[in-house]
Amino acid sequence: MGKTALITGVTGQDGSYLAELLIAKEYTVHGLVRRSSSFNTERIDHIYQDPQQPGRTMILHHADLSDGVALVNLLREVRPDEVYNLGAQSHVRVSFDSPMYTGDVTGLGTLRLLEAIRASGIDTRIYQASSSEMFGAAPPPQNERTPFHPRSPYGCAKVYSYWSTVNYREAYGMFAVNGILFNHESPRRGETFVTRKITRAVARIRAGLQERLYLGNLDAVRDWGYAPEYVEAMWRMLQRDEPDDYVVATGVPATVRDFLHAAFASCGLDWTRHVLFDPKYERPSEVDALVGDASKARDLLGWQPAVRWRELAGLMVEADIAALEEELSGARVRIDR
Ligand code: NDP
Ligand code: GDR
Repeated sequence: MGKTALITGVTGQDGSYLAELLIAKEYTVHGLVRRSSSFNTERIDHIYQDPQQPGRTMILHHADLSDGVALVNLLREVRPDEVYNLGAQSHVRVSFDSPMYTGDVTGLGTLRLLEAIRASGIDTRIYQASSSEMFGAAPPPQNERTPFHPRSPYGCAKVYSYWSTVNYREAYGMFAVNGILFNHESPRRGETFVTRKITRAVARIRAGLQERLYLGNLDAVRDWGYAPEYVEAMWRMLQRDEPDDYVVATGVPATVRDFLHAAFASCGLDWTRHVLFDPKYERPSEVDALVGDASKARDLLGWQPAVRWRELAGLMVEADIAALEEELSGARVRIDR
């Protein structure tokens, strides 16, 4: 019998790649989907299985990280071997506009899930999606021993979740781990994060559908990796004998400007002819530089990244060009639920 996993945030970038990975490993995957007035399952449509299908390995449930009772009920019903808490209001800029909501879902949501595991009495392992944003103003390179100094309501909420996870491990002996992941991107990255915003714009400018791209701070340094590789690290953390916390990163720095240049240049375009500054995209307090030291993950998990930011920029541009061509040809069909 294969294992059973529950993924919160299954409709997000990481949730979709993780679901694919676990299904390939013969897990039965249960995904928590929040109610939306429009379809929000586009990233997992290709692995969706009809409720009528016998022996399903992918099962979706409506629930929300703001609803603790629903989480207890879901855990009692599913009884997963592993829980991956990827659900969050994950946009840093948005967290300044909705700090309470972000604190509730991204911070307290984790506590609700941990408490739901404890209350339901099931024996399970939990992965918490912690973030390099917790390091904030702490100078790079950052590793598991770097003190946190978050610079946004999102970063503060993730620090709360990080320590709640550690606390449940220490207080109740729970197999609870934090993956402290640095930025990771892919063709499935949300359209308002800077890498995808850039690569989508490149595809549209190339096709003559858009002339300008408005961005904020181009000087920020990030450590961009490839999301499908990062979900493998999540899984490996839960297969260890002992629970622990790990940084996952490439260790290679690049500025937003570097990424911009590489993405435009991959199509022979000059970014300086198209990009304009809009202060609306700046943050009240910025995180200047995040560069991870993932030697612990390399040594203990045997995890190493293969894709670096320049290659990532190229593959994301290529995917956005292909998606745009499909959209323009009318070939894209939505699946009904
Ligand atoms: P996404 O923003 O792509 O996905 C977030 C997921 O959370 C979506 O499925 C979203 O649902 C769901 N969600 C939002 N609010 C709620 C709620 N109230 N209840 C239940 N689910 C909810 O994020 P990523 O896939 O990029 O990231 C996954 C996790 O990892 C997040 O926790 C993020 O903060 C964290 N992280 C991400 C990094 C990155 O670089 N990508 C780096 C470090 C940490 P819906 O689809 O309906 O919006
Ligand atoms: P980040 O990612 O804040 O690092 O959080 P994002 O792509 O939003 O920003 C990266 C950097 O680019 C600068 N920037 C812009 N950002 C956006 N979104 N839009 C713009 O127009 C723009 N112009 C410049 C930002 O100021 C920033 O410095 C991501 C999220 O996935 C978090 O959930 C995750 O925890 C961290 O990565 C690690």
